[in-house]
Amino acid sequence: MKIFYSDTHHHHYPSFEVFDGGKRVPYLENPNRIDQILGALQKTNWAELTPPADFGLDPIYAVHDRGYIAFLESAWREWLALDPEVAAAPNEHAFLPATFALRRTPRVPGALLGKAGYYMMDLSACIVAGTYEAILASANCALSAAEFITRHSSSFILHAKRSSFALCRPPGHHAGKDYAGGYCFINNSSVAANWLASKGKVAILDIDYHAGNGTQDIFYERSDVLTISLHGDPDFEYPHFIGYADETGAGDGLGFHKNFPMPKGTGDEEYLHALDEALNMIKNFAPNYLVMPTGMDTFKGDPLGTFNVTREGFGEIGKRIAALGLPTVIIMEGGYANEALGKNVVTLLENFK
Ligand code: SP5
Ligand code: ZN
Repeated sequence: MKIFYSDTHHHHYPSFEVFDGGKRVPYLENPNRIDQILGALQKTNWAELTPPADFGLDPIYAVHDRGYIAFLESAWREWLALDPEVAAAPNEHAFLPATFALRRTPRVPGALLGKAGYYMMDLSACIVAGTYEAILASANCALSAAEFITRHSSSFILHAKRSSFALCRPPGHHAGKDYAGGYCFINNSSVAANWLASKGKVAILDIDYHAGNGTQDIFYERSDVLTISLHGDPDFEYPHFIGYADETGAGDGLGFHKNFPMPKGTGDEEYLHALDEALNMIKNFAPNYLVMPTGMDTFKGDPLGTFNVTREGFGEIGKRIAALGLPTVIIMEGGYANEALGKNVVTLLENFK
């Protein structure tokens, strides 16, 4: 199985994030997550690691606002120039605003911190010196994985050649057209899906523990891309303001979005029950391609999750999705139980190799 991966993610390593209550904690979305997965993949005899190609900015601008991308590109440099304290000890700092746009007022302010409050939804998408470089590499992994399945998706080709894995970091599904949040900056899965949409019908099945709010926003009024997300109910869980069952798309996109909010304690059986319903929707939509934003934070021991999905559960989830027989791009999103990540990802992927 082709796995698109770049070491560049190591350059994005903020030393902290801010949790609810203003608690400053070590950055949970850390490079070790991906190192663990990489280590487990290297122990298999089927993982073919490949560096991503450079797709340039056009496929990113096709999804994201140009002002937003310009902000991501220059924020760290501008902040460094503004604050001598940061310049004196850059590794102890990460760029974050403390004032946010109220109900999205339409004006983008001129000041750097005003822009940050406009383009960020929370205190976890920290920007450091290597962030921009890492988010471009991450998006290129997703695009390379998408391109691979279009070259190898003829139904005469072995199943092994019909799916690919983008080992992305930073993740992407919380990032919207013009906002970062939840450790996400560029919505890798949406960029890949939008790129694929010019070649055929696309379904996105998001199995990260958190609602894929960015992806929902980006495709909400489109009928050519079906978006589905299974997640912890936003009534109690991040991202709180989006991901509810009654959000089903708008305009042309009405009926082409589906959320499956689930309660704390959701285990394999309940999860698989919702998944079967999602898979039926995908069958009815009959897409040419499947994009799968994949988080391992539904796992029993995950520090950010409340679900009880087991390793065997990941095996069964992968098996049922692979049974659709669609050319599939699997894209790494969350998952924070680092020691278990490698085996969990391998268990899921084995169904697609
Ligand atoms: C890609 C992804 O999985 N992003 C998740 C971002 C979640 N950020 C919200 C953190 C909420 C912290 N709650 C702490 C609970 C500790 N038991
Ligand atoms: Zn998540």
